[in-house]
Formats: sequence, structure tokens, C-alpha cells
Amino acid sequence: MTIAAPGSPNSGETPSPVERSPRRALRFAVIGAGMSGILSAIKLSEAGHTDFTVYEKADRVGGTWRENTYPGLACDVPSHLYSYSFALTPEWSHLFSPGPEIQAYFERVAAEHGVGDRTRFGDEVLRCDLVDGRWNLTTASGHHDVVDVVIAATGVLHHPRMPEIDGMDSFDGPAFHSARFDHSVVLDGKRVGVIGTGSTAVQITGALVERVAHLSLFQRTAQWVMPVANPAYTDDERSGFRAHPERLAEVHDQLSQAFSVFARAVVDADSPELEMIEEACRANLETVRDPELRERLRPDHRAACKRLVISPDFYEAIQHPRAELVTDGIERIEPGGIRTADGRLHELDVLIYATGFHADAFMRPMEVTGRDGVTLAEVWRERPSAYLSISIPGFPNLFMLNGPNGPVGNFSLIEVAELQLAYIFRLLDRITADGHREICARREALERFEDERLEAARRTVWVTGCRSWYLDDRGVPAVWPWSFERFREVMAEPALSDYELS
Ligand code: N01
Repeated sequence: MTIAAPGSPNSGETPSPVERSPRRALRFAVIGAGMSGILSAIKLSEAGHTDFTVYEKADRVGGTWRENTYPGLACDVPSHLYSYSFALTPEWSHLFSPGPEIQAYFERVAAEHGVGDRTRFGDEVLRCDLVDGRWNLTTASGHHDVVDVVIAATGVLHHPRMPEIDGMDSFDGPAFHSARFDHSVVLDGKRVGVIGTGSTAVQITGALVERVAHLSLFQRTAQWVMPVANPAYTDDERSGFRAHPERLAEVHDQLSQAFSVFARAVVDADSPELEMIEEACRANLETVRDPELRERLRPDHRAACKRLVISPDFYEAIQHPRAELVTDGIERIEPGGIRTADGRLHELDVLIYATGFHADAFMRPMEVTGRDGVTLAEVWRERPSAYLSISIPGFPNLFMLNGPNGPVGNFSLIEVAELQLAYIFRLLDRITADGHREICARREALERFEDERLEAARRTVWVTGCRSWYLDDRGVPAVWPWSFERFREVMAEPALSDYELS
């Protein structure tokens, strides 16, 4: 594998060790060995920050892609874009490659860079306490570490959300959340219930409908579905990429441009780009042959108000003779299945909860105590916030990748993390080169950022009238409400006046 020259467009913009030459050596802890943690380990080494440990609660790398193994799992960002810019690969099988292939990619990149050797697996960080300007970490095994800098690469969607439905414990058969898929359970020829109609449920439905005796999909809210085909790359295409690796960067950049258009659409509810997406979704719905089913599948909100579901085959799957869309509300779960409000018992052998995640947990339940004994639990009591989703006032030298209110929209979170990490490295220059010990965002900077974010959020499609995991307890979208171009600009150079150095 070739690593692009640092500073080149594909390097993630990390300056080379030669350019950097840190004057003060820092010790780092990276928490999490998912996509962002692997990235952090690789880039820290490249930048000459060799004194670090990655902490991972599980027994292998991969994060989301390790934990989600449900049938039909894929990423809704094209694989050539959902790749590290420094580890583009010609080998992707599909435009949207399946989950196991993505997990294998992360394992391979991590192995090639020796990330596993720097990782303490099976040891969850329980506490981070700021003591005399350094972070004291305590893990579940009782291990202690003292570091200058913490990078929380703990992911966004990793705490499964189970619904509260009467009788859940009474179900006779196997029941599990989509992110805890029990592969020991036989699904072939069984009556399977799936609760939810988000991206996960849609993928599971497409993958299972041919295998099961009957699939009941319990829909509380209909979703708009954007039909994007998922062609396989041919052997010739892959050979072409191998022979001309420069094409990989071109494809990556083209896809990034295309996604920027999508990103512009969702942050401006009146944009022509959004109108095009809505049109495509409406046309897709028209392909449903039974008018009664079509109306039950028709959402009462605008396309992309909820996280847009991308699927080339969901409507075909739900029209399959063995599939049934259940739109009567769930009243309770009984030993034999799900009883809906119309009194009907939907008899089931297996129940899958595709009911989403606690999207506001981030690094919690880890306990973090910053300056003056103030805890993260106190600061985030109402809801999580961080300046540019990276730095929390009062918690110096603790940085988050894909933290709260960041660009989780429909961007490649890899591109987001690469830009954020390069930005964090620029902040670290201030404490390695300028003789300071600590850096963190000023409170006023966070308040200004939050005011601006709330104002911009009013124009987005996410506030046009739907319930979604993007919305916080006030109904404000907990996401970046501007274009991706703006995110790139902001990440290009920290406004140091927004930071407190000591
Ligand atoms: O979860 P969700 P997800 N009774 O929160 C329903 C990423 N992802 O796992 O809409 C009945 O979107 C709930 O109903 P409602 C992606 O960012 C990506 O599907 O609230 N139903 C909803 O339908 C995605 O957005 C990929 O009315 C209940 C569903 O459960 C994010 O993960 C693949 C209920 C939850 O949908 C989360 O997706 C998979 C109840 N009590 C995931 N409680 C790709 O890259 C909840 N629901 C393709």
C-alpha cells in the first residue's frame, strides 16, 4: 500500500514529521479503535508522536463495522469515498460494499500500520481525570495511565436504543437489537418480525425476505427512500484501478464533490438540490404497484427530513409475497408475537429490534473530570456540546473526533475525521512548539458557535416537521447545519483566538 506524501491532497493534510519536529514530546491516549481511532494511531505515528496507547473495549478493531453484522449491512456512502484518503484501494467489490468487506478493510489498514500492537484490547476506559494538567485514565481492568492528550474516537451510533414496549420480556423466541445480531439463530423458514423502518431495517428487510417464511415489518413512521443502484465493480474496473492508482484519488474526489451537493441540499430546505432529491424519492414510491400499500408507505414529511434511506430494492422487498408492512401501532409484545392496536396478533418466531441508537452518548458512560473538578456529566447534563464538535471548555487537551453536533449528516465520516484530526494537530503545535501545556476552546467561542449553529439550523430540512435521531431534546438538529465546503474551510486553520492557552 502506498501512503500519499504528507501535505498532498490525499494525505489527510498531516504535516510530515520533518515539518513538525515537536519540541516537547507528548503522551497520548486514543480511546476507541474504530475508524477514527485507527486513523489517529496512524497519523500520530506519522507526525512523530510515537508515545501513545489506543484503548479498545472490544477484542478487535472496527467499531461500528465490528458491532454491526446484520444481514444486508452496507454503508450508504460509496466505498471509494468511505476510505481513508491515504489508503485508497482498488479492491472494493461494489459502489456500496457490504459491511464485512468494510470491516476487513479497517482490519487490513490497521494491521499494515501496526495499530494492533499499540492497542490495549478488551480494556474499557472508565475514567479520565485531569490532575495537575495531565489526564489520568483508569480502565475496567484497573490499569492506570497518565497522558498529556486524549483523543476520544468513541464513535456516534454505538449504544443500541431498545424501545419500551409492554411485554417485551415475555416473547418466547429469540429477540435482539440489530447491532447485537445473534447469528446462532436460524432465520431461514421462520416468521421474523422487524421493528423500525430506518436504514438498518430497510437493509435487513431486503436481505431476509427471500430466506424467511414471513417477514413482518413494523412501521411507525414511513420513510422516503432514495433509489441508488449498487453496481458491482467488474474485474476490468478493478484491474484499471490497480494499473492506474491515480484514478482512485480522482474517483474519491469526484464522489466527495457529489456528496457536497447532497450536503448543500439538506442544509437548505429551499434548495433546488433538495427538490431533485424529493422528486427522485416521489418517483421511487410510484413504483409500488398496489395503491393501498403505496399510500401506507407515503411519508407525511419532506424527503431527507429524517436521515434519508438509500436503497435500490426496498420497495421490491416489501412487495414480496412473503413480506408484510404492518402500520397498525404496536400495542404489546406477547409470547407468540406482536399484538397491534387493531387487536391482531402477528405470530413470530424471531424478533429484531432495528430501533436505532442513543445518538447523544458519545464518550459516555466514561466519567470525565476536567478543570476545577467539573465533570462531563455536569457540563453535558442537558445535551452534549463542543466547540466545532472537537473541544470542550474546561477540558483542555481532550479532543473528540466525530463529536457532538458535527457533520454526521450524509458525509463520509472518514473525511470528517481526517479533517478534524489535521485541525487538532495544528492545535497541538501550539503546545509542542510554543511552550504551553494546555489548550482548549474558550467558553465564549462555544457559545458563539452554538448561537450560529442554532440560527443556521432553522433553514435546514431537518426542522421541517419529522421525528429523527438528528434532533436533540429541544428539536434542534444536532448536526453541522452548513455546507461541507464551509466545514473544510473552518478545519483548514484554527482560529486561535477561540482557544485558551496556558
Ligand atoms: O435507526 P433509526 P437505524 N416502536 O434511528 C423505529 C446509520 N446507518 O439503525 O421513525 C416502533 O434511523 C423508528 O421509528 P420512528 C444511519 O446514519 C447507516 O435504522 O422514530 N418503532 C425508526 O423507524 C442511520 O440513520 C447505514 O417513528 C420504533 C427506527 O426504529 C443510523 O445509522 C445502515 C420504536 C429507528 O431508525 C440509524 O439507523 C444502518 C418503537 N417503540 C444505519 N422505537 C448505512 O450506511 C424506534 N422505532 C446504510
